Amino acid sequence: MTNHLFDAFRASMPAPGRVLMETDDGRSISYGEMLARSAQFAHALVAAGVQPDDRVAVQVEKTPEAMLLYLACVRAGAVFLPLNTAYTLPELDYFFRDAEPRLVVCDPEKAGEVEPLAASAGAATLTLGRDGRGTLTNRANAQPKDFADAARGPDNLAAILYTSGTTGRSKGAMLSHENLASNARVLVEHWRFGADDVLIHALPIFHTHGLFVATNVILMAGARMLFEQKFDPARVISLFPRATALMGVPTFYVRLLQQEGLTRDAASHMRLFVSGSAPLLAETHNAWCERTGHAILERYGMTETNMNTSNPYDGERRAGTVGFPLPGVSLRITDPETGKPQAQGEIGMIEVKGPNVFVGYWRMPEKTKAEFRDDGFFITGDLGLIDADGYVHIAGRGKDLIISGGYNVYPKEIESEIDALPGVSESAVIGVAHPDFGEGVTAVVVRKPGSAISTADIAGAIAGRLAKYKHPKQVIFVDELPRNTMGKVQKNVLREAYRDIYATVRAG
Ligand code: MLC
Ligand code: AMP
Repeated sequence: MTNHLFDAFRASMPAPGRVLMETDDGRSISYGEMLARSAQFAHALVAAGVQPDDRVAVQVEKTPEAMLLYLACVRAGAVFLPLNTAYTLPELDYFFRDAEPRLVVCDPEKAGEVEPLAASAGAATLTLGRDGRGTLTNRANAQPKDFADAARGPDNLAAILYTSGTTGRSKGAMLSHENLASNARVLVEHWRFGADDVLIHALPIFHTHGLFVATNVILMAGARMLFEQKFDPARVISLFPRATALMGVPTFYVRLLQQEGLTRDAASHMRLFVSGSAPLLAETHNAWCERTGHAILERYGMTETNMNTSNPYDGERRAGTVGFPLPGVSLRITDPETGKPQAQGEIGMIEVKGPNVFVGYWRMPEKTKAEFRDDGFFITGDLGLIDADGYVHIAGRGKDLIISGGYNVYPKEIESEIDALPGVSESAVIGVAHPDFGEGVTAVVVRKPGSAISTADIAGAIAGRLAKYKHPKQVIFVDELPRNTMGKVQKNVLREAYRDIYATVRAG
């Protein structure tokens, strides 16, 4: 028996001495070391009681050890469950109770607070710090450097990634070994990754983009990555001469364009710039072409589906579009109400099907059922159209979602927190065009009669409850919210009314 995903990585592994990652503090980890260290981490997991199918919830800083922990989970047959480092304790509490992990791995600095939450959900806790040290590493250090990988087939789970839901309750998207392996394989080919590529990896590794798109592609190509703890635009440009590719969210490109050092010369060694996770403005695409001579390749994906579409490597990379369905992915546009196919060129719901599409939401069979058609197509919640040349355009969202700097924020979650405050009658949270983050989270609040609740009161109240990136960048107080005849809040009216509030914000 084999381990479907790890075997796919092994099959493309170059000579053991080849470098897999270089860190910003000068460390270098070869493929051989990756094999040995991930074996040691896998042993440490097993010693902590982790068995195949057990969830391992991980909230740690970006380090090579965190990456090795992901690979160790794959090898041990566990289900990797990465969590944004910005999540607060109440947010963690929900994930632990919902996922019931066997083990939680957290930063040593947070262990005092996290351990009791983990324990109350039945999980043990180990630590892994921003220096790569902790109780997990200590245990791994004493272990053998080879490991018999757990037998895992294509349909076994490799990961659960939580994505916020329209109801405000996060859903765990279950991803199988084949979901991840098939998508990485397709992307390696489509984007022409080979063993000589060097990727600048400046994304966080707790979401699909940095974890799967970036890392799995590099492993599957036997290539190398420059593993940066944080996105620092000046530093990223300084890495261009040693690199061949960059993957980023649109905010990366907006911030890089603010740098004087971004020139044709500086980018001459690079072969590929990929953008995704949020819409890239045509204006950014065009400015990038002018400054560097490179056309950014935009692609479209989701936590639930991995990557669905991509602009072509060789053909025209068309600004404002997300290209064509990737090989093996079927994509159709339907009437959001009836589910019937739309005429070509008409806007409708984007639906996808393929080996990339997730297995379902963790312990939410009803939700899963509601988001799939009977013939297996997944209803993405994104609106789009296919133009006469076959390019897919994202034309908006059917779901009430804000994307800020590549992070998804569901208004309902923030509205619930604000509405619960004494002094607040009701609120509506909207996304407003923001030059740096793409959309800025904005709260429109109606006070209770006689209440003097302020922006600072609201900020203070949600501080320990919601991750920082979800906090409103502005709070606007109004006497009442606009409603349609059905009584539904008209968020489009609010978006229009406040469309310019971030116009003077400078990117970066
Ligand atoms: C940070 N802040 C944000 C924010 N990131 N606020 C809103 N939206 C964000 N995305 C807050 C900080 O808490 C801080 O608050 C203030 O903004 C300034 O922080 P910063 O130093 O400028 O932020 P920085 O650390 O530079 O982070 C910005 C960023 C980061 C764009 C580099 O957000 C990022 O790495 N985003 C990538 C997200 C990603 O990987 N998405 C992929 C999801 S997968 P204060 O108040 O303390 O100043 C997916 C599927 C697919 O979507 O298709 O790929
Ligand atoms: P997530 O749930 O974090 O995986 O975010 C997925 C969502 O990001 C998708 O449903 C889209 O709404 C959005 N998205 C991803 N890539 C793009 C893109 N290139 N253009 C527009 N929206 C995108």
